[in-house]
Amino acid sequence: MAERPYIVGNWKMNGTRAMLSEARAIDRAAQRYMKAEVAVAPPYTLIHAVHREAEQIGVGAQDCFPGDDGAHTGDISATMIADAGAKFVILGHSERRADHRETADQINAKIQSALDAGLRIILCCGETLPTREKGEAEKFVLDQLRASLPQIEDAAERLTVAYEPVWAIGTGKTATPADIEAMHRAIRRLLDETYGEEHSAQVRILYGGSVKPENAREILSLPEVGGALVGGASLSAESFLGIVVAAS
Ligand code: G2H
Repeated sequence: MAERPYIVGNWKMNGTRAMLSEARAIDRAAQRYMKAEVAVAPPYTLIHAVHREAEQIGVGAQDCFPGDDGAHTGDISATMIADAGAKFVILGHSERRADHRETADQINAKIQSALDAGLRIILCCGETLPTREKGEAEKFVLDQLRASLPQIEDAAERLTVAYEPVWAIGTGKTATPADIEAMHRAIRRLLDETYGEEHSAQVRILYGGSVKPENAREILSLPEVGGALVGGASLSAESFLGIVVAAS
């Protein structure tokens, strides 16, 4: 990996204030593993509290509203999450594309709002199992990214891409090292074409999908894997730090 690996915990819809002790433990231990850049994305309700605990780790959100503050009952804007202490936002996660039928247009509007609010972005992509079995995984993932990559060079420095095959999310299945490597290389070629090699080099490509301490070292050692987006295994400090150690 060319630069510090980026290990991000996506807590999804998990966590009450009791989780703050895990955040504290992650933050304290992260100081010892400075080789990795460590961050967590708690639910909205915990962003500010985790931000107050965190001295070493970054804090982000899992989504934002695609527009400015206003009359949108129940929604949370990018400005609000930045104000709560978030430095980044995860966008286009397959669970949001599936559960909330998010379209590329909506994701693009969220990306623009996040950039306007000064946030970094983790843009997720990934194919379903039927798409992979048809041999169309690479085309699908690249089309998904082509539809949403912000088309300005300056955006590259605030962009991270996360490749998360949908069939590997929370299932215990992981893609083979060869499949991960091939997809990450294809994504890098697209980033090179989109931003030019110099700007593209600033974009880390994370792998996500049942990453755990037992498989992290192998995955993180693959070319073009710049870190991991971790769901289930990020919910306890012990397992999340096992992944951080594997990256260090
Ligand atoms: C993929 C990942 C985190 P998990 O969604 O974004 O979750 O590690 O539980 O598969």
